[in-house]
Amino acid sequence: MLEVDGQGIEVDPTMTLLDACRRAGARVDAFCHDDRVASGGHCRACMVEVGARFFAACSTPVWPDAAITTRSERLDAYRRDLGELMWTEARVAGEVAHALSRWGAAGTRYASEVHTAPSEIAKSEIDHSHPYLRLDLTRCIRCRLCERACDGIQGQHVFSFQGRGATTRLGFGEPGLPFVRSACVACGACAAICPTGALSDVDRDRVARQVRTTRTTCGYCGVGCQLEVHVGLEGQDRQRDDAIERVLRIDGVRNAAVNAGHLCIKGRYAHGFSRHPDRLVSPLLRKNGHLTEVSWDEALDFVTSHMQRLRGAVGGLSSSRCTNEENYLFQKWMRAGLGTHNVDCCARVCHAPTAAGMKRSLGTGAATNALEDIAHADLFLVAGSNTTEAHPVTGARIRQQVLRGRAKLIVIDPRRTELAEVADVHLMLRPGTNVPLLNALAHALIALELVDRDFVSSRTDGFDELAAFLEDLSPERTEATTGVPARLVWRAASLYGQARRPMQLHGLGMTEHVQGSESVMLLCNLALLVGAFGREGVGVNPLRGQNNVQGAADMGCQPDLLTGYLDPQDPVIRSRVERLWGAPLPTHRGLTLPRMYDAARTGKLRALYILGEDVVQTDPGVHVDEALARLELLVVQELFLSETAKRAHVVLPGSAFLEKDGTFTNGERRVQRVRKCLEPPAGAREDWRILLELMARSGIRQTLSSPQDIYREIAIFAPILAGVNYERLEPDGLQWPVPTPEHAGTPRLHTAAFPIGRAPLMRVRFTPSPSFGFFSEEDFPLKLVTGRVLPHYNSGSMTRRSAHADLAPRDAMSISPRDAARFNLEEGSEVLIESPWGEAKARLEVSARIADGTAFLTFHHPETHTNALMGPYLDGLADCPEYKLTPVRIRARSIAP
Ligand SMILES: Nc1nc2c(c(=O)[nH]1)N[C@H]1C(S)=C(S)[C@@H](COP(=O)(O)OP(=O)(O)OC[C@H]3O[C@@H](n4cnc5c(=O)[nH]c(N)nc54)[C@H](O)[C@@H]3O)O[C@H]1N2
Ligand SMILES: Nc1nc2c(c(=O)[nH]1)N[C@H]1C(S)=C(S)[C@@H](COP(=O)(O)OP(=O)(O)OC[C@H]3O[C@@H](n4cnc5c(=O)[nH]c(N)nc54)[C@H](O)[C@@H]3O)O[C@H]1N2
Ligand code: SF4
Ligand code: SF4
Ligand code: FES
Ligand SMILES: [Mo]
Repeated sequence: MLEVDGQGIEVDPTMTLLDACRRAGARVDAFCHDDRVASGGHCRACMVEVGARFFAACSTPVWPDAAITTRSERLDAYRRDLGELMWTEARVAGEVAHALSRWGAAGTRYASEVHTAPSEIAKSEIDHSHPYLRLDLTRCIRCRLCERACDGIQGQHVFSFQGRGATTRLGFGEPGLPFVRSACVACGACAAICPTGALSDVDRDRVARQVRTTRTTCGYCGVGCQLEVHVGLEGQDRQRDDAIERVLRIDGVRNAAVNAGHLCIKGRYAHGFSRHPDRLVSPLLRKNGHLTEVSWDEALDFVTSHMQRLRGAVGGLSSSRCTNEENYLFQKWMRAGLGTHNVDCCARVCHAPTAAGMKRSLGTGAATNALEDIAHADLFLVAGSNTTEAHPVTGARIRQQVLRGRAKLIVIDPRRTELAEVADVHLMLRPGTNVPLLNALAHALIALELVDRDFVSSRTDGFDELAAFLEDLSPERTEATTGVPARLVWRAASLYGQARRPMQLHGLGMTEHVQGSESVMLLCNLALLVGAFGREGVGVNPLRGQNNVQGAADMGCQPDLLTGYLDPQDPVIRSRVERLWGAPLPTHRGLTLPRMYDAARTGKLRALYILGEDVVQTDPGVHVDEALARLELLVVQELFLSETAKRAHVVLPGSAFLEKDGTFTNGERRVQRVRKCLEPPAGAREDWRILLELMARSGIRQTLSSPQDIYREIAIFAPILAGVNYERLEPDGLQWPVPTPEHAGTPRLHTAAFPIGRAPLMRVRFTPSPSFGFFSEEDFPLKLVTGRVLPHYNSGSMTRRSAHADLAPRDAMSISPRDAARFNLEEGSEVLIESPWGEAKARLEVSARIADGTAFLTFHHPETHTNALMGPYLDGLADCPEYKLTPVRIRARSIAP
């Protein structure tokens, strides 16, 4: 018990004087304090009186009987003085300026440079180099919140304060360096926290009239961050009633379970695409070879009549960028309306091997644990995932745990990724050698006797067989194949085996290989051997890529499984579904996406409907080009005239995540609400409305008229989602399985048993990809890995149409310094990349992050033609293309002047 301004307050010893004042409802300004970061005690604004003494409330713990005074003559005089000193140092704005005027410190009695020589100072103190962040150091009061946010939330360490006393100055690298060239990754955390406007979000500077703020789920990656989207009118449009609303700014939702307010460059800043002039705003129909604007009626009639005409030879590709409701409708239309199981989604080219591998090893093909478990793990095994660039908010969380010494880190990746930089062990393997490396790790776990005997005997099968199988596959024996020194494999195994809560996270470096599914099974083996299931901070956790790829699979956008992973071959399920849908289910088996391309090439598939996927740019060229050219009908429902849409017979203008209602399911099986923040551009329609129209025209009897209705049907359909409804999704969603309306959701799977009973330990032999053997090293001396960089997202259709394009205007191909010397190529030169299947062009980047003999290229820009290089090889169980291993050679390209 203590007193604040005479009022008695209960406290506990972990509180500070500031906490006590706030609990008492007393106003104490605390410029350099923020709950999100460690206390600093720099600004002295929070001074209060106890007895006759002053204390900085933010950094002084409470003590019993303290009698705190927050207002007194002495304090008022002190604050006025401090305020005037702050005015001397800085041209403060924002919340600090408001506080200073409350303190009566409206100007300064002291001589001040920042106010007298603004133009001179502006040159050195104001930085406009970055498309999203502005620095104006004349406004800085040295509270150091930005530094603490950058270090303690993002882990990027961009800032350091240089100098002492009055000359202390915020720095971000070499003096004179423009901010855009600093190590900043534009997460925006510093600008969100800066109280003076010294660091600001350019979006915040816009002259705008805000109309509303809506909470929704980010539509980029599978982390599923919660956004607060501010919408309104800007510039001259502010006064006009008929003006078009746009996104003004996006903040993170402070108390959201997934991201606790943090965001990445895409979620926070890549919203410009939604009002980009390239947006499709009218249906297009190919007439005399040209895509021509037509009415919605004409386009929809054309699509329905021709899809019906070609019944028996149609297929559909759904979109993991779209909502669960839209994905549900899509596969229902395909199955019930068009009588086909030929329905797939981008999971095919992504984590389908994860689903297949985990299903065989564990019985469920989804992440076993929750993102919150990152806080509980004492070791991370990150395999084939460039987490800080592809899942930045998750990457930052992992990095924080490692930097704070709370967890160890093992990274398996042919490149020295940002996480590899802070790893305890980095296993820098040759691309395509996951199988021998993971076998060697299992061998080492057994040899070091780090196996959890109880778990293995009670919950797994086949240990003795596995041990015998692995006998020959020691780290020493596999070293020549993987390129990883045996001692590092032993060290990694001993760390993983000794950890109490080892958590695996994996990405496409595991799956996009010919043995992708099998590599995932071997990851399961490791976790099974050490008993890392069914509790906090462990498990096998695929970092699902697209915002709703988990959901697209849950909804049944795959040929062999219905919504909720129900088996269409099961007679009981069949009759239930047929009753619910009022239509017969097709009896033949459906085709995966690559098989649909095969069927199109041979004329067996004649129509393809593609919702929100740019396969011409993102699927391997050998599969796509010829196949699409043979189709009688290609329909594309898109935001933009993508490379695929350009080839379509019909293009329908859909809407983006900011413009519609529904739900997305993130990579930890969390179903979260998506809320309409603004209207689609005039002429475009919400995707679910388009799909409902098509279904109505195909004669499907139904009463659905809103996303909420659609979700009710999903919940009736899928037992794992039976307890989900929109009301229950407030505020932070639910993690499936949610079998009943009372069930609280399931953050962790497999607590007591696996759905398949005992989990089989898999014996997988390494069968090297044809990409290793068929092509000589002389002809194709480099192994190309393709993947992503932070600023762009997949086809880049959205990020290229925002200022992200300034940060990464081109795709770059990286090779090691030694390879650059070997091929006589220089940083920045234009190169032609040739594989046995095609060619691509990019700018060369020489990078010490990549091993000799390996190359890395992104696929975010259509003019690069990255996927023209890809070969025909697929994962043996899940048909996922081998995007991560292509034999290539490169040479300088002379560009015509
Ligand atoms: N910024 C950004 N974020 C994204 C996306 C984006 O385009 N941009 N896309 C989203 C999507 S759809 C997805 S699926 C995810 C993908 O996220 P990630 O899986 O993290 O992405 P990638 O960059 O494709 O590949 C991951 C890593 O695999 C490594 N790798 C390559 N070959 C091998 C190998 O043989 N073994 C091992 N162990 N590693 C290997 C690569 O070096 C790379 O660092 O990202 C999502 N998030
Ligand atoms: N070389 C190489 N290729 C790869 C990969 C790789 O690692 N290397 N990774 C693969 C992976 S993992 C993936 S997931 C795929 C991704 O490949 P895509 O799915 O083709 O990539 P996105 O850019 O996400 O494309 C989605 C398209 O949908 C549109 N869109 C976005 N939101 C909506 C919406 O709400 N409604 C509608 N109607 N349209 C929308 C966008 O404009 C964009 O054109 O790429 C694969 N391709
Ligand atoms: S935007 Fe993020 S990475 Fe960049 S300086 Fe600010 S906190 Fe650091
Ligand atoms: S981490 Fe993923 S979900 Fe979060 S803001 Fe970035 S792109 Fe969006
Ligand atoms: S808020 Fe306490 S010293 Fe700055
Ligand atoms: Mo993906």
